[in-house]
Amino acid sequence: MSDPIAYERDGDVAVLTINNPPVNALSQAVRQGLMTRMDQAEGDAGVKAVVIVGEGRAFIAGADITEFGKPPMEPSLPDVIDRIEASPLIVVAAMHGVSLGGGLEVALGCHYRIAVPSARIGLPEVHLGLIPGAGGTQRLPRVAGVQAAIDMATTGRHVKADEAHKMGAIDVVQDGDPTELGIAYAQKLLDDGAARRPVSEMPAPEGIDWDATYDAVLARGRGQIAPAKAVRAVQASVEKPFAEGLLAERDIFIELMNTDQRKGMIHAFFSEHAVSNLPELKGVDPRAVDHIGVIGGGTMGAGIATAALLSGLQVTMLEMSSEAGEAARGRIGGNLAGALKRGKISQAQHDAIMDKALQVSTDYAALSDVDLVIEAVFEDMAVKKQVFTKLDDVCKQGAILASNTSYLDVNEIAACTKRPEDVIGLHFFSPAHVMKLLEVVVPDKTAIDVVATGFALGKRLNKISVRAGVCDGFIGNRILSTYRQAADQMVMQGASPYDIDAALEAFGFAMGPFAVADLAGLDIGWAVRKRKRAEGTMPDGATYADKMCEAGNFGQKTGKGYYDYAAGAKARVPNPDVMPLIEEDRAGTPQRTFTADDIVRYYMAAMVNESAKVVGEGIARRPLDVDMTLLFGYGFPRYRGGPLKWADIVGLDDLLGDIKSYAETNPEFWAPAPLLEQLVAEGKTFDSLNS
Ligand code: 3H9
Repeated sequence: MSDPIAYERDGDVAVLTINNPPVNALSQAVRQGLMTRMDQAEGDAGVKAVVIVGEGRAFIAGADITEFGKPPMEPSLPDVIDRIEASPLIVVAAMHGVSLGGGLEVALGCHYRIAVPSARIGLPEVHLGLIPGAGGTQRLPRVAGVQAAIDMATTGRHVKADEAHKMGAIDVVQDGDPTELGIAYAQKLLDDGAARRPVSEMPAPEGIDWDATYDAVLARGRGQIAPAKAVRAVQASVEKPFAEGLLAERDIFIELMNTDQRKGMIHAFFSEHAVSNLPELKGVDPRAVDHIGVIGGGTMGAGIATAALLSGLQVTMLEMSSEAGEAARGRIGGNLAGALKRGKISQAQHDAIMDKALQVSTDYAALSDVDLVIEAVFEDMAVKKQVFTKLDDVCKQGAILASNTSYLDVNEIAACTKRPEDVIGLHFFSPAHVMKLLEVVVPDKTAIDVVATGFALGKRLNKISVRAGVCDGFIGNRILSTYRQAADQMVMQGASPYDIDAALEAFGFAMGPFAVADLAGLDIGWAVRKRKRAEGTMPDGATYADKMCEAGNFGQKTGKGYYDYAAGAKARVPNPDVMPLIEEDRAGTPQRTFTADDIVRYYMAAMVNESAKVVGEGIARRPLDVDMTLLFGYGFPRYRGGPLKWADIVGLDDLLGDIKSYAETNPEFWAPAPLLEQLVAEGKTFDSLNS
């Protein structure tokens, strides 16, 4: 490998350029190179200052995450940073792109910092289940104050150069070439007779109410521990001498490095990158998409149109009548007004989108020129087929016809067209301009460049795209349907919906299943049950859930569901009418008690078992595809990595044992997934199937 740190001389200034593509992560070779090049600069007669700069798109994106979990390799990053800071020469960081984690820590180890206006800094270690481990929590408070340090270390947010300058983390913000800026700044410091300025020698900042801050951050983390631990590390910067504070930070860093949360978060980091990188799409050019059609302007269609418009696409929205068209335009306008308010778009962009990029029509002929069309009409096969037959007639050759169905057979939809190779499922999640997940559902005859186009569109819309095969509910809704049934089984066996919600929220889910049901509307499930009874695929007789709906309690939108919302959505007061109805239905079912742990095991066992079936049947390509689907579409806690990462961590053997014991009373529902049995027999993990 070529030398990761280039050394050049410019008068009195030595320039150390880090060259470790793509983002200059601090691998062992980079750390060693920085040590060696600092020695070289100090031994180079006449050198009075050093500039550290990054080649390519970033200063430094942080420690090399691929080294985590492996035996440590010398020199350590804290040693490298101490070495830089202790130099008798003046050391300047010249920053562009991102300076994240260890990258910011290297910059804080330098005596002065200059950055271009587009530069961003951050301490994102919490997103990896960690805290900064090379002095970030000790040096940042000394230059930017405790509040700024806590904000950055607990949220991991990226801070733009301007704001970083105001808070004191960057000395100068100036436009230009980072190397030239760094050299000029170093020369100016030398000309001005500036002294070395080690941050470690700066006075400690004022303290705050640490316990209150710790508690608030812990509560915000929904079970994630790293952000709260970061508060304690910053506290050490105030209460201990620098060297001791550094040790305190290091201890917490090492403690967190050994946690399951760190494993889950790093799995999520790499899986988020891997999920859309399908080997079969390498080298396949997607079709050009500039103009899309959206059929149906309800919440879903308007959300899809909004996402497309926000990413610069032209959109033609098709509705059944001019009134419905105007209502759709109103919904999209409302979404865009929200984006304007949050600063995502300017007023001029907003106006251009509404006046030019968006067209609303009631005539299918308006779709004759679109590159791709997504239907978001009523979930009914006959209706979908009508729509696709018309699209097949009017859309130009090569246009892609996509369905946003959430469970219907896309092969059957494709078969009603003369171009099944151009048909695909693009399953968005509501609200589609907010939710990150996109299931790219691939029927049997779809052309590979159409699949590539689905993924390219997902990337353009800033989505996490997951490939799914065709089955009822694809990846996400199929697994959801199973673990929801497990929740209902627990209610019948003796757990209350409130115990279940509380246990799963303590596990880390944003909301428990019954709170989610209230939010989505209980009438949705009621309509499905009524349809199934009419079809004869479900037994007659109203359940407690039907009786709740018969009483007009549809959840949040009617003020009552499982919870009573009179005191607001956050109050979460159980609706007293619910438990008596449940008790009636429980008659005849053997009752047992469920601890919070029992609830989590039962629910997760159902989720993992169905996930394993989904992978085993090839509906999801890899376990990580399931993990990312649950993380980005279903509120699964990121710090647990996803259901199959969680399963690997708790142990597949135990989990299979649980499933088999549940199967004793309900063998059909709890039939163990063949893939799970195979992995247990071979002593393997789900993760072994990810590479
Ligand atoms: C840390 O610093 C701990 C210290 O406090 C203490 C240590 C003792 N390492 O996202 P992209 C890869 S913790 C290794 O597609 P973008 C990434 O996997 C670290 N690899 O580009 C991808 O690979 P591939 C704190 C890394 O422009 C490729 O680079 N730092 C690292 O959309 C391109 O990435 C972080 O947590 C890394 N640190 O976004 C930063 N970073 O092409 C995490 C990236 O094979 N990284 N890669 O899929 C990011 O936030 C984004 O990647 C970044 C670029 C903003 C840098």
